[in-house]
Amino acid sequence: MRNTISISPSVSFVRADSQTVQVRGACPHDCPDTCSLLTTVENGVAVKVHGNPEHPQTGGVLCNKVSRYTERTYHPERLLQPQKRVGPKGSGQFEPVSWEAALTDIAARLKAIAARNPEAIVPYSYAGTMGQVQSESMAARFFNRLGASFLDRTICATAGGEGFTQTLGGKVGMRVEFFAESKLIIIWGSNSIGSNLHFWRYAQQAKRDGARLVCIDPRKSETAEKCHEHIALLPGTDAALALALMHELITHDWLDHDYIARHTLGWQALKERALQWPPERAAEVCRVPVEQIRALARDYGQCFTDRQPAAIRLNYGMQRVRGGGNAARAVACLPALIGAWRHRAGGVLLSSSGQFPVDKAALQRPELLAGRQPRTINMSTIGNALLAKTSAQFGPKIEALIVYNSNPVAVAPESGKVVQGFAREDLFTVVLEHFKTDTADYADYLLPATTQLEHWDVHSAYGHTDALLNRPAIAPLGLAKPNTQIFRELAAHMGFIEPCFSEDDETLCRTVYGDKVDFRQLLDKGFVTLNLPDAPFAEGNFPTPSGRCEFFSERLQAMGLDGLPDHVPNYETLGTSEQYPLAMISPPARNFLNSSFVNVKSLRNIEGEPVLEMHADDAAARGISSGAVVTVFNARGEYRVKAEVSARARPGVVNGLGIWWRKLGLDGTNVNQLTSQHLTDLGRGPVFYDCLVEVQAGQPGEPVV
Ligand SMILES: Nc1nc2c(c(=O)[nH]1)N[C@H]1C(S)=C(S)[C@@H](COP(=O)(O)OP(=O)(O)OC[C@H]3O[C@@H](n4cnc5c(=O)[nH]c(N)nc54)[C@H](O)[C@@H]3O)O[C@H]1N2
Ligand SMILES: Nc1nc2c(c(=O)[nH]1)N[C@H]1C(S)=C(S)[C@@H](COP(=O)(O)OP(=O)(O)OC[C@H]3O[C@@H](n4cnc5c(=O)[nH]c(N)nc54)[C@H](O)[C@@H]3O)O[C@H]1N2
Ligand SMILES: [Mo]
Repeated sequence: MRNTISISPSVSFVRADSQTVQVRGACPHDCPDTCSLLTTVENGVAVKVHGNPEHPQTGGVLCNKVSRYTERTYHPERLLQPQKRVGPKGSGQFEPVSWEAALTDIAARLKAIAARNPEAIVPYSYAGTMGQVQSESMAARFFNRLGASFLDRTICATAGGEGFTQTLGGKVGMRVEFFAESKLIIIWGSNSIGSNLHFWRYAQQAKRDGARLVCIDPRKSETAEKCHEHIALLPGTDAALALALMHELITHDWLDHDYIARHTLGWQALKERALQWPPERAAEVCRVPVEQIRALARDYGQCFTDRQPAAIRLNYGMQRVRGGGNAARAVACLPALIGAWRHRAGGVLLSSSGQFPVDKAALQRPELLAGRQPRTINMSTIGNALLAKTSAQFGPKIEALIVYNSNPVAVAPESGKVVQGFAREDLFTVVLEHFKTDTADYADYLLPATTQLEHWDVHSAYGHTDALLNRPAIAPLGLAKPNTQIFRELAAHMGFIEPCFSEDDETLCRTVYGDKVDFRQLLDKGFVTLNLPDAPFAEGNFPTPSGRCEFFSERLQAMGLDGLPDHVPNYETLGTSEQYPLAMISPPARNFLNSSFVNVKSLRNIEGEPVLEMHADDAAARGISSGAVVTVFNARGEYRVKAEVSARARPGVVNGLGIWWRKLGLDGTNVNQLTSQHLTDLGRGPVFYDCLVEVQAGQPGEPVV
């Protein structure tokens, strides 16, 4: 089967004197910014990737990582041909094979398993590329047709997503560009400079126009240090803070009674709940000065009294704890209390992804399930799942895993168990990748995938509301193929003859939004701004069942859960364990993108080595100085890192920056050796930042001083 699109129409300009062209594309990475890219190609070779100056959200600026995209694409260790394992699992020893041999053998193995029970086959994928086509289109069709287990894709955003859905009705919120007009911006659980750079530009514009910026984050991040105020609360205490803010709004009557009456549900109940949270109580839980809480409430309330727009930029940092869903829910209630939604520069933004009219059914073809309802495996507990035996409750033991767009051995929690699962001799593992990652080392077959410069795609964003088209800039390197093509060919080898398996990538690109987005404009300009109101909830109209902002959620109550947001303490609360007296969070290192780019030398050189930031008091108490190699440990495992005594860490909390490839760290592990497989209150998500540890100078096993 072929990809019928020729490369020629992708060219946005051709310099008359040479073979130099510039091709419009989209950044594929898991980042709110989804930038518009221009790739300069000389004689078929991509020489530089730039930010598209015509795309307002990108503004001609790229992050450090993606501006080096060509270094990643032409990396000497790029996988360029299919390989078959020859050494023990995990050894990374492979020999090259042809596509035909690989696909024939994979299909035979999968057929044999499927004949017993197709649910023993599990896909594992996340957002290595966020493209609608190269993620869940042909792949989803393949697994639906096969009747494989479903994968619950929870590893990043489901706790906050569910919190928002229960409160506002979906992943909806402010348009990001209007943050530039806000007068108060609360950056809550997000290091925008590191992970949402293009939002930070709007925040800077607002700051220049007199806005006040407040950052709420246990870590004094690059962003926190540039805001007017930094509230360094303990991880997992955001709902307590939000409830105390409500308490202050109520007791001072900084409330938009008209908005509350017309556009919210459950006000009396929420009021009662919030009145149980005087700032003193929250200050104790969050371990921040009570005056900081009062001052923030005053700033927020003042926006109501002065009729000025107040905006909250939430990202996903606050929801990676047990109570993450409730925390996001509590924060989502705040704008309605002061009627912030009346302004286009007021309200809250977590994710804009719910605003894109993606035709999922047309892409994924659920009818291929033919009435079957396979069980669901939660990707956040893949360690346990791979070690589970056949049982009535679990279903069949997992016999085959097909991994694409993800590096679970590095990114999934409790990696000791994940590794043990991947090392199972009776597990058949296929990995589609660009590189020989920690996960790839465990593959039986390793299949080379194309990068964004080599394939077609269409992108929605989660931090703005423009749809983008990605055109291939260069031909596939080596024998690499797009994910879509690999699943097309695998389908053919399995004998799946439905016509949807022969649709090419251009057809899939057109299918993403159907007629809801002008595809001609995507082809011509590379991006289309969705047609959305400036202030979506100025007159209510929330996409909830009641059409209101649901302070009280009947849907949650019907599930036997608390109908109101509350503070749900961490599984591993600071001060509850003598053995493990420090809380560890593991936000991303700025020059990596989850575990992507860790193998790009110029970026790894900037990060140096895996680092654990510690407050001076915590370090001194353990006789640790900056630069010392320390052991971080808990009952789940241990991890060696370089300590950095740093003002970025607050007392009691250590910051283990992620997510290193295990094999590129100091001892073949990474921070996820320590994280747990507990799940969040809502959304079944992971709790990476709800993790107690101890840190010790010197070698593991020595007594802790
Ligand atoms: N450079 C870079 N950019 C990225 C990524 C990356 O790895 N590197 N990852 C991408 C992905 S997958 C995602 S999901 C987004 C994530 O985007 P964000 O959610 O903005 O993620 P982070 O930048 O990790 O910011 C999370 C912040 O939350 C803080 N934090 C930790 N625990 C708590 C808590 O309990 N409460 C509060 N209030 N704050 C807390 C951390 O210290 C960190 O500074 O970023 C994307 N962008
Ligand atoms: N401790 C800790 N752990 C975390 C987090 C944290 O903050 N702390 N963050 C979590 C979050 S928010 C997320 S989203 C997850 C992210 O976890 P993942 O989605 O697994 O992200 P990456 O680690 O970037 O791995 C993506 C892989 O996909 C590959 N890839 C990229 N494009 C393609 C393609 O077109 N085809 C194929 N076949 N492969 C491709 C890349 O080479 C890369 O190896 O990690 C989570 N893990
Ligand atoms: Mo994520």
